[in-house]
Amino acid sequence: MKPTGIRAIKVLNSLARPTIAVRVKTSMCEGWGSAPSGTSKSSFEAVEFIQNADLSIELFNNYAKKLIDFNFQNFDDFEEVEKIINVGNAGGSAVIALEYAMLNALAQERKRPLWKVLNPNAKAFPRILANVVGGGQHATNSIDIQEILVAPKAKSISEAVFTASEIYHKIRFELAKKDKHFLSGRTAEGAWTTSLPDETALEIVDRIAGRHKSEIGIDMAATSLFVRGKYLWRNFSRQQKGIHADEKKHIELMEQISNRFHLFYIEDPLHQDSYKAFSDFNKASNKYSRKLVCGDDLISTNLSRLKVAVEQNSINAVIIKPNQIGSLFKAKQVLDYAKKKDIIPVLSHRSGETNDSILAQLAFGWQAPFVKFGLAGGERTAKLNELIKIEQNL
Ligand code: 2PG
Ligand code: MG
Repeated sequence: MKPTGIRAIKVLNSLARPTIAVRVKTSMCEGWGSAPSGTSKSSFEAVEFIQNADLSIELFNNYAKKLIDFNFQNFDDFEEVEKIINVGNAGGSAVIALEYAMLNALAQERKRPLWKVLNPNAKAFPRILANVVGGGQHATNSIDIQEILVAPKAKSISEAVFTASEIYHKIRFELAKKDKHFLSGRTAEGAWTTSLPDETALEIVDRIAGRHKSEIGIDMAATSLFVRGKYLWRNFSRQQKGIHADEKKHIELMEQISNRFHLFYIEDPLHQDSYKAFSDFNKASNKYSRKLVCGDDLISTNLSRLKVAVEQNSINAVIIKPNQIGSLFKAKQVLDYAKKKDIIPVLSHRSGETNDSILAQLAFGWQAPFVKFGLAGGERTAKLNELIKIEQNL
């Protein structure tokens, strides 16, 4: 595939904020890609824009001329592409949108699904972690936990998706009964919001998920709770409100909910700099049964941070978000390294998404064991429905 024209434009994301979409034209087709964006971002993430989307686009469109006629034949060519245009030149969003567009054009020229271009031997589908109730920075006046997630144990993607959707609607019904302020409000990722305490929300999800052969997990996004050296739980339980927990107390609360509500997956239980506390938590959580302690902000899809975490045994799972590092090539390196070290990679959406469904193709092509997606909203269903289509061989 050789680009004959490359152009970036400003488009809207699901948070009604600007993002970048890129079109790559070739003599045979045109491929599109667009970049997501986070709300609860770590301080280690790549810059999205150089000042703003407009300036990034202007800079990008200039640099992109150097890629005309670049001979792009496989994924590893991105290493060369990123010598020509990278985060420092135009921001991470432009690079990610470009790389998605190039892969889409390559797949079209080869007349193959994208996953097959990446890996013709892909077989196993990922398990889904679906966000059903949320709060934190993804909503106002909802729970402290950013995401409560369900992971159906299913024989197929389709069964997993529809099991998760059944759970999602049963939760709505329960929240409507128990929460007198419930207005069917949703977080940035389409999960239900509620004025009930964290423990009550977890109790509801645990009970319903248990009836549908599903496990539950959370993304604590603990950095967002961190205020002047302490973790602030506004509405932990009916009895305990406004807890300013030091690290020890916070770990106690995390262990309490983890055991009581049978959590099998806990993302970012602690602040983004806490390798050591993650490691203590990981050890304690895996003493009697296997639980996934996952690093998102802690790692920020950064290989050198993952190496430190592996050395300190801080985690046994890691979130992969290509835009966090502003390079699809580097994101894949993080995923490969994780697999090599028995750390479970979880390919994840962002709170600000577009209808781009490439994450599903990447997840299957890269044989990611888990994906973290949302269930409601076109930008979320685009990814789940793409997984269903891959499963149906369409
Ligand atoms: C997270 C993500 C996605 P955001 O914290 O894992 O769910 O949220 O995109 O806002 O960082
Ligand atoms: Mg997270």
